[in-house]
Amino acid sequence: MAKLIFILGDQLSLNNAALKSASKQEDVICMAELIDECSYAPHHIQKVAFILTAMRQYAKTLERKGWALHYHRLGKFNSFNTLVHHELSHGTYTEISIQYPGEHRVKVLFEEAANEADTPLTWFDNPLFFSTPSQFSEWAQGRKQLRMEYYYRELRKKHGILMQNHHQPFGGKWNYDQDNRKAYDQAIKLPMLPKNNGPDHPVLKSVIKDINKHVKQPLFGRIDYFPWVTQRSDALKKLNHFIKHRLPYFGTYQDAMLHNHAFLFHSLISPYLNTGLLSAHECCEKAEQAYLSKQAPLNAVEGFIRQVLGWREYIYGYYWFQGPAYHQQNFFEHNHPLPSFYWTAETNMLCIRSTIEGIQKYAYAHHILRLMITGNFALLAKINPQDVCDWYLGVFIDAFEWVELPNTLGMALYGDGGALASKPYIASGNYINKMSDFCKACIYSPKESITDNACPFNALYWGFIGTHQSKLKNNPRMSMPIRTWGNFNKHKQQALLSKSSQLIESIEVL
Ligand code: FAD
Ligand code: DLZ
Ligand code: SF4
Repeated sequence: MAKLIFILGDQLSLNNAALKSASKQEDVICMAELIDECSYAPHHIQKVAFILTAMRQYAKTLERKGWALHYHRLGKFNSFNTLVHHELSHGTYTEISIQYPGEHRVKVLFEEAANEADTPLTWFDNPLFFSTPSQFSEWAQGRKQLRMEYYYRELRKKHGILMQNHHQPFGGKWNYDQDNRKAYDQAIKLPMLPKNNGPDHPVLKSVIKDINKHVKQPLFGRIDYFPWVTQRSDALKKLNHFIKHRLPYFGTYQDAMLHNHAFLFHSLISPYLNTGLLSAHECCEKAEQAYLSKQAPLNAVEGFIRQVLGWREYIYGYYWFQGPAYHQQNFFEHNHPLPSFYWTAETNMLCIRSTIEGIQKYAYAHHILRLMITGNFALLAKINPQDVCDWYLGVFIDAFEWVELPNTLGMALYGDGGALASKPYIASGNYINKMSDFCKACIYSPKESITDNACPFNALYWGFIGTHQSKLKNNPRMSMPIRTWGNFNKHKQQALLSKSSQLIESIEVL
C-alpha cells in the first residue's frame, strides 16, 4: 500500500527524511506551489521567486531519479488543506509522511487536514540540522536560563567540531568573539559583489510570470538584481567560494557595517541552509578543514561555526521549545505602528535608509544590520513586536518562522523579557558611528542628542532607559546605563524623555 510523501518549499534535500523513508516503487511524492504560502506574509518578490524556482528544479531532479511525483504549479491550489484533501481523494494511501516543517502554523495545517481525512500522519526529524527539537528540550529541562553558549559547547563536544580529543576546544578557548568586533578599516580589499544571475534564467523567468499572474500584487522589493542560486550544485559552489575567499576575514569584520556594501565578508548561505540545499554539517566541516589546512585563522572559523552550530541550532530548538504562544509576547508593552519607511526606505536616517534599500535590492541584510539598525531602532522607537516580526518574516530571502521569530522577538526586541538574550541589544548613534561609515554622510549628528540635527537613536536610547528602568534594574548587564541615567540631572532627563516622545510622534518624517 502506498504512502503519500509531502515535500515542502523549505525541504528541498535528497536527504529529506520522509523521502528517505519512501519506496520508489510504491509511494507518491507531492509538492505544490500554493497561493496562500506566497501571500501569508508580506514576502519579498525574490523570496517567493527563489523558493518556487528551487522547488521546480528539485522536482525535476526527483523525476529524473524515477520518483512518482505530483507537482502542482502556482494557481491550482490555495492552501495545504485543499491540497491534502485533493490528493487523498484521488488515491489510496495508508499514511501521510512528512518532515517537520519550519512553522507551528504549517504543522497544525497538516495535522488538521490528516485528521479530517482520517489518515495517519508520520513526522520525521530534519537530518540537515545537528540536533533535533526533542534533544533541545531535553537539554533545556531544569535549566534556569537557556543560553546559546552552553548548547553550542555541548554540540561541539558531541560532534567533535574544533575539538582536541572531544574535551578541549582548539586554541584553549570556546569563544573568540572578543577578536571579532572590528569596523571595516580597509586593511583587506572588499570582496566582489555576488554575480547577478537573473532574472534571465529561464526557470526563474517563468516563475516570475506565474507569480505576477497568480499572487496578489505588488510584492515587496525588486528583482532586477538576483544574486541567489536555486540548485544544490550551485549553492555548494557559493559555499566553497566563501570558504576560500571570505571566511579568513569573516570573524574580524563580522560586526562591521558599510554604506555601499551590503555583504562585506558574510557567507550568504542562509537561504540555502534554510531550504535544504546545503546542510549545517557540510558548512561546519568545510570551515573546520580550512582551519586545519591553515587557510583561515581560528577566530574566523570559530566565529562562523558558532553561527551555524551555535546560534542556528539553538534558535531552531528554542523555537519549538517555546511553542506557538511565543509569538504574542510583548515584554515592554510596545504598541507603536511600524513606520512606513520600513517599506519605502524614505527616511533621512542614513543607516536605516541604506539597510532598507539593500533589503529592497537583495532581500538580504547581514546580521548586525538586522540586529543593530532595523531591530535596535524598532525596539528604541517602541514599535509593536508582532508588526516588526511580520516585517522580518516577509522581507528576507532566508526568513522562515522557526529562525525569524526567536531572532526578532527574542534577540532584537527582548520581547520575551530576556528568556533568549541576556540583555536588550540597544545602542545609540555612538555605536553605529564606531562600527560603520553611515554617520559621516548622514544629515543627523551622532554626537548630538537634543538639537534639531541630533541623531534620533540618541534620545530614543535614553528615553528607552528612562521609561523601562524598573523592568531592567535587576539585570546586571544593564546596571551601567541605568546608573548613567540616574546621574543625569532632572532637567537633562526631562529633555531626553520629551525629545524621545517627540521623535516617536514625528517618526514618519525623520
Ligand atoms: P553569516 O553571517 O555568514 O553567518 C553564517 C550562517 O550562520 C548564516 O547563514 C546562518 O545560517 C547562521 N546564523 C548566523 N546567525 C544566526 C542566528 N542569529 N540565527 C540563526 N542562524 C544564524 N537568519 C535566518 O536564516 N532567517 C531569518 O529569518 C533571520 N532573521 C533574523 C532576524 C533578526 C532580527 C536577526 C537579528 C537575525 C536574523 N537572522 C535570520 C540571523 C542572521 O542575521 C542571518 O542568518 C544572517 O544574516 C544570514 O546571512 P549570511 O548567510 O550571510 O550569514
Ligand atoms: C515561503 C513559501 C512560499 C513563498 N511558497 C511555498 C509554496 O508554494 N509551497 C510550499 O510548500 N512552501 C512554500 N513556502 C514555505 C512555507 O511557507 C513554509 O514556510 C514551510 O512549508 C514550512 O516548512
Ligand atoms: Fe544613523 Fe544616527 Fe548615524 Fe544618522 S547619525 S546614520 S541616524 S546612527
